Amino acid sequence: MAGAFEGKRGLVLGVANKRSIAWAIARRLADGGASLAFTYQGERIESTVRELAASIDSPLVTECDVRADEDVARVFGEVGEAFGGELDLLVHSVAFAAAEDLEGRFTDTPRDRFWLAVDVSAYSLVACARAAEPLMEKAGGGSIVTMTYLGGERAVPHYNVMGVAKATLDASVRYLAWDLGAKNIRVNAISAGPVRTLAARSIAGFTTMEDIVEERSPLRRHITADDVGSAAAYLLGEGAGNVTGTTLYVDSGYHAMGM
Ligand code: NAD
Ligand code: 0WE
Repeated sequence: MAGAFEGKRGLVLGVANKRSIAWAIARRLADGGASLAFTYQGERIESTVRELAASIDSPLVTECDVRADEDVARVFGEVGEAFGGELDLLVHSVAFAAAEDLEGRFTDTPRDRFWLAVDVSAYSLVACARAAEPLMEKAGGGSIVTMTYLGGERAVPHYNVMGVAKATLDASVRYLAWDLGAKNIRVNAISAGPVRTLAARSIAGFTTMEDIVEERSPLRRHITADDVGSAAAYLLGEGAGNVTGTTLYVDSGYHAMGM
């Protein structure tokens, strides 16, 4: 695969640590020769993200809280400066819901935390795609990948408001694909099975979910962040040149089952 992303410039949102799905994707792109900028949220993870980014010679690491329009505007300004006004690849791997809304009843989700989940996990893709558009247009086109989950299409116990946010994200992928397709910008999602990341580890019953995947998925095994990295490399690469507005499942086939 070495060389598949030679000369390509990308921005990766959503690295928190070495287990992050975003980091697995970044490593694959960097192995292929891509130059990658990174954003992190909050000082708590800044040093971790800086160290990881330095290991692949990243030209830019900068803070971004995707809820803040001014952060998004500043970040894409800095990305433009780092990459001569052009951008080829965007990896969006960001989600958040209040911990208390990922347990108990969806019915009890209050208004402010409903919109928090949708804001961070879905609207952020729209904001980033809009900001990336002129940079990708200047590059002659681009490719955007976001991370979704089956809980946006089916009711997965406890996924709750995150499921509603993922449904919004999934629909946003299709509408962005239509708008940006005219500029040769592709927009796709990867629907991953459970992966033991920072965001997943704290979830009660995660081990039970992994057991269910092992028992009921056609391949009867878990997926890894590296599996997602491979799928992202495909969607972001030349090989997927006419693929847009779609969801690629990396879930051992779990989504295909009815029981
Ligand atoms: P992670 O915790 O490593 O990544 C989540 C990232 O979201 C973190 O880097 C965090 O800093 C960032 N984030 C949260 N709120 C933010 C904000 N306001 N502004 C900017 N960044 C913010 O966990 P992960 O599992 O790698 O999650 C990445 C993506 O993959 C998410 O969209 C998640 O829904 C999706 N996903 C995860 C799994 C899984 O089982 N781990 C499965 C399918 C999809
Ligand atoms: O998208 C996700 C998890 C995203 C997530 C995780 C957290 C934990 C910490 C969003 N917000 C938060 N907020 C926190 O405070 N996944 C696909 C992993 C996941 O989470 C679940 C799952 C699966 C799978 C929650 C309940 C049920 C299944």
